[in-house]
Amino acid sequence: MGSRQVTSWQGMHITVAGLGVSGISAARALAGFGASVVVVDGGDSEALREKAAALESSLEGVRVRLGDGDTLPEGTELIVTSPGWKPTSPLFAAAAEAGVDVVGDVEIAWRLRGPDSAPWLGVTGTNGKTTTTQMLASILRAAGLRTAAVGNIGTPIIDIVLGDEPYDVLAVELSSYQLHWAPSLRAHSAAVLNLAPDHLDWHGSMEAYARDKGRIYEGNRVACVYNVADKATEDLVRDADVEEGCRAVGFTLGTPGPSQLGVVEGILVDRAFVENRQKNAQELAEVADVNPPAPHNIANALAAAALARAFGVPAAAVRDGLRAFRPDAHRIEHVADVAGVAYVDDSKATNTHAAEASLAAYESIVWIAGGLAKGATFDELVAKSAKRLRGVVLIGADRGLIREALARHAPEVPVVDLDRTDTGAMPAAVREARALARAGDTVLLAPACASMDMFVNYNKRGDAFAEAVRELASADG
Ligand code: UMA
Repeated sequence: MGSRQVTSWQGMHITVAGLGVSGISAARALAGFGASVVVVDGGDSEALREKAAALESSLEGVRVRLGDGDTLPEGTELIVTSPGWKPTSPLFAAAAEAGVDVVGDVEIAWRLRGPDSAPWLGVTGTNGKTTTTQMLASILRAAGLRTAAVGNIGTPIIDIVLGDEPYDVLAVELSSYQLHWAPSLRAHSAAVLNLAPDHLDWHGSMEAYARDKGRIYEGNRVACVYNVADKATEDLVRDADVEEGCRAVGFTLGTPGPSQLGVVEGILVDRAFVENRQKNAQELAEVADVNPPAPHNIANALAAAALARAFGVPAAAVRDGLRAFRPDAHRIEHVADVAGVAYVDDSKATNTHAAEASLAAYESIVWIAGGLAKGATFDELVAKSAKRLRGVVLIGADRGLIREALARHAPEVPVVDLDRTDTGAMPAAVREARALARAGDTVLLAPACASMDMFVNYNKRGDAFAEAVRELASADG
């Protein structure tokens, strides 16, 4: 901890919004620097009370207020918010009235990092950011660099920046929420993987969402990595204010042009970070080195490779890192085959864009969908996927929106509306799907919605699916 920071935070009255993963990390760090911290949270559950008691007893200078997330604590000089808090929250209206700034935990991490701390390679996008961040970390590790995959992925970045572990470079997953609250962040290089409507209820509009995603490019020093197939990402690069000499680098599933990474005859190639890129290309890896080698995942691998190459990683490490990478559970995970039908868990498909990528990977599908729509519409997804659908089973709070889109764009497809939002609905959904499926089909859980209406998170939703499938398999066997 440098003396500069200690002086600036000492005695400052800071309100931390949210007693979650990032709020607890921020409260600990700021109290450690001598700030007087009040953590506020709108919730008031037994679990929150336990967390509050643990935090208050472990640190001087931290108080927790539960059950009121709206009122600004007396004397607040700065609010450090958790990412999930909407900009329209009443607490921030009160802060604006009182002339108090609001920033996020990522902003605090950026301000707290020392002069020698590791550069950040940033990853954002509507889909694929966790996988890409993990692939990037795997590549950096293969190059012998000390690194970690951090940020929205689950490890609060403040803990990493202040921790004892020395890093050479960080692979940082940044959500649109975090970017919104991090005005001075300046990454070494960054990628926006894709841009599709998501979290619109939080941001208010697609424009606001895109603007927040685009913040990741601000002040980049070496490369702004964009998706050639998604013009909106390139537009964000164009709008960004970057350091002199920073380059726009595209990735594409097609043959790459100069300053791009792409695919030629099953080989991932680099035409950006090579001598004489007009003529030369560097072979990085084979498509078969990407796990799994589905098109959207090859795009993720190219983006990760571009960021690693921007950091000077040799080609062989890209190959080794991609080979060593293992995807997380619940991402297009094959659970079992029962009576000639494949059951696939893509519970991680929490929005229409992710569900579209997953539906595109199979020919004949019984689709299990529904949950919390987060302001999304389903017409485009249903229209694009209609011809692949054998049938649909709907669950969750906003299933009516999907049912209406199906009626408009796929009226022939049989739909079972379970009309349930309880956790126990998953086995029933799997049974209905089985009844609709024929040998050779895939039963695909790709809900296109968030899970919190029925489950704690998408992991639990995927677990419930996998358990129901296993029960089916054992009954079958
Ligand atoms: N709360 C309120 N009022 C509100 C909103 C929340 O009181 O208006 C309280 C809740 O009662 C809760 C706390 O705030 O106690 C939760 O804060 P939070 O939702 O910001 O969650 P954290 O636990 O701090 O986790 C956050 C990220 N969560 C979100 O962005 C919603 C985690 O990303 C991230 O891993 C973690 O910080 C560490 O950086 C999760 C996520 O779902 C995985 N991200 C979204 C996504 O990937 O799509 C953006």
